[in-house]
Amino acid sequence: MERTLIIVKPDAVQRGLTGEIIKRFEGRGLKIIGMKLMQVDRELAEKHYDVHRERPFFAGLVEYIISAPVVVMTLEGSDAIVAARATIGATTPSEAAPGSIRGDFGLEIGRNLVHGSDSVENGEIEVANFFSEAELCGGWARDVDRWVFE
Ligand code: IDP
Ligand code: MG
Repeated sequence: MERTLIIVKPDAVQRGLTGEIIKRFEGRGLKIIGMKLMQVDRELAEKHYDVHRERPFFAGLVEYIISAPVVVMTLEGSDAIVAARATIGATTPSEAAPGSIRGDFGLEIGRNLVHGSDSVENGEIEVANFFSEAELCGGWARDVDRWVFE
């Protein structure tokens, strides 16, 4: 099973889209093993987006992500990384496929609603950055699992 870190970004929380976004992952069968509302501080934001540190949009990206509360989730599933990123859609919302979260609710890259980890390795790192082990219900037995996972 893979783990991905999902962030319902400040624009999505402010726009009242949190429930809609959770619903899409939940409906797909991805299993929620961690979830909380939090205000990300600058240190964590810079760590999370460290790979983009040299990019011209870095400062604005950090300001955006710390500007209001976010909902962070750890989702688990077979192929969770690829599945979640397909549900999220392309980075630029105006080019994202209709049916994806960004394609249905977004227009601009700097207001693209959701984050999802881009590799198995980064999923593990990002989950550990945002959640303590005690905050994760790692082993919980979801009764429908046998109807979702073969
Ligand atoms: P991803 O979120 O689809 O994985 P990345 O390329 O990893 O996209 O970029 C991380 C985040 O940085 C994007 O989701 C977006 O919020 C922001 N971002 C990326 N490129 C730009 C840009 O050109 N202008 C403003 N923000 C950007
Ligand atoms: Mg990324």
